[in-house]
Amino acid sequence: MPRRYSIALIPGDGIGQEVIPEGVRVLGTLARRHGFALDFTEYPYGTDYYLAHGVMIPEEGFEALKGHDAIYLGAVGDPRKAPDHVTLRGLLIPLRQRFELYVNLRPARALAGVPTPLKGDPPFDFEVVRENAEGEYAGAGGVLSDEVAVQTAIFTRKGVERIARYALKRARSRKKRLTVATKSNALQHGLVFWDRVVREVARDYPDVELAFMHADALAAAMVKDPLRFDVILATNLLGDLLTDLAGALQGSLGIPASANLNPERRFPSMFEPVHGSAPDIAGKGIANPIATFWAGAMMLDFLGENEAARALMAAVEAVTAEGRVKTPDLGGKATTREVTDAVLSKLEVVA
Ligand code: GGG
Repeated sequence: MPRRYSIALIPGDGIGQEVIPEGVRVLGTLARRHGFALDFTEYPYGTDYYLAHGVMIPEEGFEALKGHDAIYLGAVGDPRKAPDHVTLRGLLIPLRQRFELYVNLRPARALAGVPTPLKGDPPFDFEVVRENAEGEYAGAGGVLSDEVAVQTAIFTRKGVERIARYALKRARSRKKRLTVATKSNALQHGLVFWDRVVREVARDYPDVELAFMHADALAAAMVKDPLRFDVILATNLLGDLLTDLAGALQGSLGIPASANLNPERRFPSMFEPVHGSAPDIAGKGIANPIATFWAGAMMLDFLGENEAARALMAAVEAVTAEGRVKTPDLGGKATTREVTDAVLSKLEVVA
């Protein structure tokens, strides 16, 4: 019996609908080559579903998704149809919170052949571990009366301990350096607590070198000296900001991937490109599918198909290294489909 995995597809909005089918083509090819099977089930959740039904995802949708091994998501949001807070709060954030996807792992690596905006194109390779279920995204607050809005970040001991432990383990498996993004100089309650709990957990990992940096200084250091970083731990909001910067350093937001993980595997984990729905280029067939392929490789890795994951990233990097087939965000003229075809042809060689 081949190993079988059931994958929920949520292409979502905008270019999500263009990149997910290309990811499915590549993953299907890898499955055949590496002796496992992927059963894909597509779900219509997104902004059009919201306009038709009044919710981004119905209650039974969450139940259906629980039955899958993983979720492969494209992008969510279309500000022409619904405000961004309605769509993000309606789908992505509830999935992360209900399914306890408390780790958001976002690798930042300079891919071969892709120019970075940095002098000398330094070969940086770090990961951001973003807390994904509470903090500034907890959703606490409200508009109390006319012109009084309250949005409260929530940091719990359980939430900070588990993400700190994950980041420390991740650093231990790499170069053993953890930089913690904070802003405890200004946020004297939540982030002083965040720093204290991370420090406490870190006592169990004396082999990991620990440093704290205020997020503003950290952002500057990512630009000036990205080689110093190994693993960065950040709160929900700070992690979101820092990883868009990391995406820009990688040469395009069409490159970085994002894994929303429940490390205990009580719920399906979710894999997505970092980029959003990009309404400005949606429908043109020119979205860069590399972030979606990278997210697919992270999904295969998490499912235990490590060889297939390695083959996919090797094929992607063989294409970027050649630099012939690239989408407009990387200065080329290729379509989404042409980049996929190039990756598939490299898979013939590397698989
Ligand atoms: N594919 C990712 C996506 O659709 N992102 C939209 C977005 O606004 N994300 C913010 C977040 O990840 O917190």
